[in-house]
Amino acid sequence: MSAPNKSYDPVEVEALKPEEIERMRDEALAAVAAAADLDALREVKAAHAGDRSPLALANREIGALPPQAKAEAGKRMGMARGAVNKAFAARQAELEAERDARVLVEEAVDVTLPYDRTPAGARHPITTLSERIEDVFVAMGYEVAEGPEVEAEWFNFDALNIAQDHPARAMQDTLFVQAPGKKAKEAESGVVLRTHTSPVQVRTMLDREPPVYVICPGRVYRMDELDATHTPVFTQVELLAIDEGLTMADLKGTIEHMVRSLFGEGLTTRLRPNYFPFTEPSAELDMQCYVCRGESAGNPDRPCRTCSSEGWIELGGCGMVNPRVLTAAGIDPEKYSGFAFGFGIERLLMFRHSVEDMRDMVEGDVRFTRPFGMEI
Ligand code: FA5
Repeated sequence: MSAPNKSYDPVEVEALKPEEIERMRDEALAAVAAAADLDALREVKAAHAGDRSPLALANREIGALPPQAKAEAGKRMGMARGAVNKAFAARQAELEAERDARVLVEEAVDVTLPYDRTPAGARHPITTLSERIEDVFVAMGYEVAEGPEVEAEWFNFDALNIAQDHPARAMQDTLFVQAPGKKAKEAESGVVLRTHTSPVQVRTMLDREPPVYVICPGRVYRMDELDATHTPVFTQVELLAIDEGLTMADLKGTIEHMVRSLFGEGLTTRLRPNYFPFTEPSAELDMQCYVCRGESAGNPDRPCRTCSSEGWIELGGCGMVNPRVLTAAGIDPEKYSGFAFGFGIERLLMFRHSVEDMRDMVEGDVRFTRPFGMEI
């Protein structure tokens, strides 16, 4: 900065000449106008209106002028700096408005767009139906029992009184993991993928002392083709009760309770004679059709798709546990009797929910499982 001019002589200060002030002002105004965004404008402000800007440095020279020149230079300088500040404020407002408009467009939320949320999964209806059945029996005091899916042939057949020459034991019906008696040192029993849940009956009887009340849901395997009513891997539920004095009436009453819990009050069941080597007597158990309640049978005016107008729906096999099976499991058949019941969950799901093709249950398409929702 120049020293104060005490002599009152006009002093030539280059930076304060009108044309020089105008040049600095115009330069500042051009820079303000050229600032493309707020960041650039901030830099322009520092360069042209800050403490070290040419105008600010020139302003400091005013003190060195004689009074008259000082007043004039002060006025010019004030006007120039005022114009720069005004232009700066206007450009700032303009750029802020532009930014706000841009942000509104760029950050707009389209509430009509599909939301990006992972859909919640649901359990397979086979699982939920099995659990529902378990609940019915657990409420009656039954325990849930489990057994291996890879099972000794002895448990799957021999202990259940299924003879060596029974057709079910043939390779074309049963999936063998290890053929019987292959290695000399091994026990005679082969290893199979269990073909039904009945081996759990034997395991349970060997494990527990009577009275026994168990329910065993589980996966079973057969050499069946996958078609509308068969699958090679399916789910059975086995029921076993061993106690003193049990009869077929207890069996029928128990299943009837299950049927009513699952399908509604007032439905009855019926037994049709059948043969299973591990039960004697044996029966096929049917439930009254829960849609037509038996009214479609012999009544062409009231056809029923659910039971094919038969009035009854086949549920599964059952019977009184064969005394030979009780003996094989170390239970005295003179003292105890028992009943067993085994049925397929896929078939139950088919008629309970009008599923026409069993393949839908195994193909994993969510369009099949979704309508069952999140039933727990
Ligand atoms: C048995 O498996 C006997 N263990 C049932 C039993 C248990 C009888 C206790 C007596 C006492 P069955 O082979 O009929 O029986 O099979 C029972 C049920 O499994 C059938 O009623 C049917 O619902 C179901 N099922 C059989 N094969 C298939 C298959 N390939 N796909 C789907 N479900 C099947």
